[in-house]
Amino acid sequence: MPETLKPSLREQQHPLIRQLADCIESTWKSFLDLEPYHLPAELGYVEGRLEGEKLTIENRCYQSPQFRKMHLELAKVGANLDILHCVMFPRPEYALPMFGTDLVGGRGQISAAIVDLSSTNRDLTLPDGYREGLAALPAANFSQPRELPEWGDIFSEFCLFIRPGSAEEEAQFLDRVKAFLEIHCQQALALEPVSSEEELENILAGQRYYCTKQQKNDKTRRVLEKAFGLEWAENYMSTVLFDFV
Ligand code: 18B
Repeated sequence: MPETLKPSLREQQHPLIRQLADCIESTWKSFLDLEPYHLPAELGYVEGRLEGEKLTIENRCYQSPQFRKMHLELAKVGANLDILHCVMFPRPEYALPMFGTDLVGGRGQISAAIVDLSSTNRDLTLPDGYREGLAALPAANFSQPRELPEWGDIFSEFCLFIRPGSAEEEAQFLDRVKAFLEIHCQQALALEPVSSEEELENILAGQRYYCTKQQKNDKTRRVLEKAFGLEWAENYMSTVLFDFV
């Protein structure tokens, strides 16, 4: 479908999802030198059916000198479930953490809001510049923290996982994601690429570990399986959501 004729999901989503999608794209555009990244044509815009309800997925993808893939995905299941998913995959020459955020909500309420800069080092520690930047942010203050699942050892001490309890908390979450993204873009722009085989291999191993863990998220998998079937869900999770080389 030509870009201009595509119905945009963004206008139909929960306001926090809409605002976060706009915020992510505008921050990317203001810091990074973006080029389009082409997903396989049949996976850019997808429709399926989940228990009689329509599941629509809309992807926006970019790349930059530091990031091989910057993926922003919006999904809607009938009138009940709105999802924003975003991951920035660094190129293997850049020893950068993974930025990831997920918003899941329905019927006017966001139930899960998560953001992290997740280390890809073997010992799962973040580089000093990140730790300093993140530690200097105003303290996060949310009334309903949520517990990470058992596959969540990839997430850093700065990971924020909450159910926003009010409009103020939604706005505070949005500010925090923006701050994470700004720190990430600034650090990425200042970092020199590496080139030795050993360094490249370590970075790739860290990304592989992250993606393997994210692929264990049964809640994501179940939504995709119900709408598109087992095989499609496996292919989508391992080639679009959390691919690695
Ligand atoms: N995810 N999420 O992206 N997920 O993709 N997500 C859920 O209220 C989808 C990421 C994360 O408690 C839920 O419980 C679908 C990234 C964590 O067991 C649903 C897509 C991160 C949880 C979905 C999608 C991430 C979670 C349950 C593809 C982090 C809690 C909502 C469009 C950086 C898992 C709820 C748990 C939850 C669905 C994290 C339905 C379909 C990048 C930790």
